[in-house]
Amino acid sequence: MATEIRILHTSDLHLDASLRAAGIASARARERCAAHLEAFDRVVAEAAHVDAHLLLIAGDLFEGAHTRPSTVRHVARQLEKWGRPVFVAAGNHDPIRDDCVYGLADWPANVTLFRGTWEACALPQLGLVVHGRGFTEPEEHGRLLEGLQLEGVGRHIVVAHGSDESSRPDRHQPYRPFTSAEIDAVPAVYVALGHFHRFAELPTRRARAVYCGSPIPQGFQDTGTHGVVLARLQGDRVEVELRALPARRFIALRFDVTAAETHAEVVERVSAAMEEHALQEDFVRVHLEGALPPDLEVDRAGLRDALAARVHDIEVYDETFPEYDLDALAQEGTVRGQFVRTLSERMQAVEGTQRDTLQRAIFLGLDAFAGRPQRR
Ligand SMILES: [Mn+2]
Repeated sequence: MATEIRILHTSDLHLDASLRAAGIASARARERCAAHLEAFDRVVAEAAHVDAHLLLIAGDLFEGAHTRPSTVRHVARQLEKWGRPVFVAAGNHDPIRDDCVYGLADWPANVTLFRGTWEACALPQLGLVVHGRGFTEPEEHGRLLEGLQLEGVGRHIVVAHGSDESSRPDRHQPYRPFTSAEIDAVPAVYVALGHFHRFAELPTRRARAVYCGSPIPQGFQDTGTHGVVLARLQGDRVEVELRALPARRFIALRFDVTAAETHAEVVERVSAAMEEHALQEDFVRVHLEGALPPDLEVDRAGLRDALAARVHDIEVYDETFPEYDLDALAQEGTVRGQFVRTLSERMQAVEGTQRDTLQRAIFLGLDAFAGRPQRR
């Protein structure tokens, strides 16, 4: 029996996901699909590089019906070439059932696809028993660990897709929930989890329970370091390491352009601020904030063109608002002037939050007069 067992753990590749939801123009979608498949290849290359004994894939490997058969065949062939044991527990984006994405390829003998009920697979030469279950529907709400019984000789490893109830990020559906306490009731040494896209280790007392996260960020919501998890087992001791993989980052930047007087100044200020970041390889989302003169409108397309050479891809969001000259507006002999005079008088009569509310009401009203979006 090997003294150290090396387990590589990945999940949430969402191969061939449509990236519109991540806010990337469709011209980039094909490139991102290629990047995700390349990330899968890097995971397999990493398995060879670290001389892993087995690979665990904790769900959402594919993006269900969006996945092309050629992608599924590529995955199956790569895993076959690597040749060591691979265990796949399907997730809510690639549920395993009749007529599903996994049926698009012939799977080699070294790949075990777990089905909808807990199954165990013994690896006596490694002294391990691997337990897994997959999603069979896109939405499953039962407790994740229900029905799991760890029997057999060896150290127990669990691979599954589900939601830790104490740390669920907002955008993730609470499918197949569990708690750290429920994991503590299971005599496993390592629990390989998928569903959340960020690396995280749960505060368990017995088994190491780890979300490996997506190997590369899938969009602007995926911040932090991404990669693949290497778990090293020695006896009952487990060391966990997140090994970063190269990837384009998704970076959102906020710039306050208050008091810029011309559009050229807006461009110059954003451009100078962006120079401080090395963004050449990255997807960048720029949010412009602050107050601008009412006659100065942000030219989003122009700004995008001016900044395009500094980044891989850029989107510009204009969240600025006009800085109205209330004294000048109050002089106008118009409905707008009357509106400003009336609310300004009321403002003089009150204090504190009431005053702030009226101030905001004036600005919102003026935005409405100007047909501007209401951003305040
Ligand atoms: Mn999922």
